[in-house]
Amino acid sequence: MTAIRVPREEETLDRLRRARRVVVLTGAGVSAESRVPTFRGPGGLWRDFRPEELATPEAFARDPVLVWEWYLWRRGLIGNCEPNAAHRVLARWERRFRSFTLITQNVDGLHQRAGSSAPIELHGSLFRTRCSREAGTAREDRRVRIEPLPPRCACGAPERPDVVWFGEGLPLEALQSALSLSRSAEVFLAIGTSGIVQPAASLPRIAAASGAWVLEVNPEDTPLTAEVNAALRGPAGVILPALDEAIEPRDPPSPTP
Ligand code: BJW
Repeated sequence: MTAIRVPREEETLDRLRRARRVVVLTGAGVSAESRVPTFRGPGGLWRDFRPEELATPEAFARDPVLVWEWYLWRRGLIGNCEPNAAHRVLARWERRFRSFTLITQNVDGLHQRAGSSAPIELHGSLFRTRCSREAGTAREDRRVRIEPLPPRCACGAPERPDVVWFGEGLPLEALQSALSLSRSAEVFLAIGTSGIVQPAASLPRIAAASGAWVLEVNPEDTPLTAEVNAALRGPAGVILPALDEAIEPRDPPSPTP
């Protein structure tokens, strides 16, 4: 039995049970129950900081120290957060479906910490650093204190967080994989995303246009809601375990003799 009311329940659960190719797109909402602030909405990161002040290449060129301070603050905050039940279900689903792909807009690394082996990171990672001038390889960097700021590459240019800012292209290989997997998905879940930042917001629409059954998991309506087959209303950390249980009920505990 499912603890949630699933719209179009029989068809939704049946499609998910039988699906061979499942694609999931996550956004900041999947980490909300881990106490990572979302970008928009109540308590969102953008309420205190204007994105154009911090998450653009122009902002970094203007004031790299301010931008770095924001990212180091976020590294520290997320370092103290733990993956939640939604991250854990998604990690398990790698083994549940014949083909399962997790695409994330999140830069917080919580999917990997929950056990997801290779999520496609569309917007990079908070825990990598790269040169702002040379197109070299990013390196893992978990420091929360760096002195002096900004850190500098051997070439002399400031280093930057390996994330995708507004106006920048997404990593090409990640974007191409995400597009092609979305086109061939049988079931596509959009979880915890406001569905307004492009091109990620197009993926559920592309999946729907290619014939996938599209589910949204979000406590709120979004611009995607009108276009999905079923919207599951509630926090991801509640909905996903319930969905998991509904498609694959665990054996009840055996009665004690
Ligand atoms: C819960 C929950 C719970 C809460 N459970 N859910 C076409 C049209 C219009 C504009 C554009 C366009 N194409 C491109 C643009 C411009 C721009 C854009 O999309 N702007 C929009 C704002 C309109 N896009 C870009 O600039 C992109 N680049 C690009 O397209 O370049 C083209 C190009 C090509 C070739 C060469 C050069 C250029 C880049 C976008 C980069 C986005 N970067 C950020 C920052 C990353 C780094 C960092 O973290 O600092 O990515 S912005 C921010 O938004 C972050 C997120 O990944 C992204 C999406 O946010 P998300 O995940 O949806 O979070 P929220 O907060 O918005 O929503 C949370 C949701 O969770 C809510 O719905 C809640 O209800 C829900 N929720 N609790 C489940 N418990």
